Amino acid sequence: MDFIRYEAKGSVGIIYLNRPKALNALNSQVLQELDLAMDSIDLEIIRVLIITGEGDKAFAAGADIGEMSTLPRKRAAEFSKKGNDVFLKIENYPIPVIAAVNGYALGGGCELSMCCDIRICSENAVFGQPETGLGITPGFGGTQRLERIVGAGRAKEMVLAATNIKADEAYRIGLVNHVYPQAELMDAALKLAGKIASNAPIAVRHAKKSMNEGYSLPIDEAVEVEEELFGDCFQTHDQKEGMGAFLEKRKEKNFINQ
Ligand code: DAK
Repeated sequence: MDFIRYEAKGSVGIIYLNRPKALNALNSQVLQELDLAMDSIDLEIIRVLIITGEGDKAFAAGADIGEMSTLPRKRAAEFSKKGNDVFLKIENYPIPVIAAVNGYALGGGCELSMCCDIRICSENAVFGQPETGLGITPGFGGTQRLERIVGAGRAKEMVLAATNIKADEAYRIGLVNHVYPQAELMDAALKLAGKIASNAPIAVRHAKKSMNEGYSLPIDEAVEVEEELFGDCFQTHDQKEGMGAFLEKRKEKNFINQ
C-alpha cells in the first residue's frame, strides 16, 4: 500500500495514515487502502486497533481538498460513499479502536478520530471542522458525532464558526480523554491498548457493541441489547476463567478469546 502502513505488536494492531507530505490528507486512495487494511486484520489475534498519523505534524488534515475541488457530481457521491463506508466500518469494528491524534485533526481527520472509540492526543494536536469556510458542510459524520461527543452548543460553535481548538480545549470539552507530550503519545496508546487487550476479548467486543447499539435506542430497548450480550458471555471459556480466577484468588488469567 502507498498510503497506509500497518504494524502488529502482539495483540495490538497499528494503522498509520502514511501521506505525511500532504499532512495525511484523505484522498480516495487513502480511504480505499484504509478499508483494505481494516479487512485484512486477523481478529483472532488482534484485540485492539490504534489509528495514528505518520510524521509529527498531522493525524489527518482533512479530506483531500485538491481531489475534492474538481470532482464531478457522480464521483463526489462515490467519494462520499467510500468515506462514509470506511468510517462506519471503524465505528462498528468488532474490536476497540483508539485514535492517537498526533497533530492536526481537521475536517475529515477530526471525523476519522470521532469514529474511533477512544481519542487521545499529543500536545500539538489541533481539532476542527473548517468545512463551512470551504463552502461545504462536514460530510463524514462531523455534524452528527461531534455533537454526541461534546454536546450541541460546543459542536455548533466549532462547526458553524469553523473554529479550531487545541489539545487542552479538546481535553476540557471531552473530545479527547488524555493529552501527552508528542514523544509519549504512542507509548501511552500502546499502554491503554494493552490494558484493554488484557481483558476478556469477547466481553470487550460485546461491551463495545452494547454501548454502540444501545446509544440510539430508548433505554428499555437498550438494556435488552445489553441483556442478550451479557447472556452470551456465559457461553464462553473466558467468563469461567475470569470468575474462576477471582474465586481462586488468582491474579493470572488465561483468556483465550473463546
Ligand atoms: N487536502 C490536501 N492537501 C492538504 C490538506 C488537505 N486537507 N491539508 C494540507 N495539505 C497539503 C498542503 O497543500 C501542502 O502541500 P504542498 O503545498 O506542500 O504540496 C502540505 O499539505 C503541507 O500543508 P501546509 O503547507 O498548508 O502546512 P501548514 O503547516 O502551513 O498548515 C494546516 C497546516 C493544516 C493549517 C493547513 O495545511 C490547512 O489549513 N490545511 C487544510 C485543512 C482543512 O481545511 N481541512 C479540512 C478539509 S475539508 C464529504 C465528506 C468529507 C468532507 C467533505 C464532504 N462528503 C461526504 C460530501 C470533508 C471535508 C474536509 O475534510
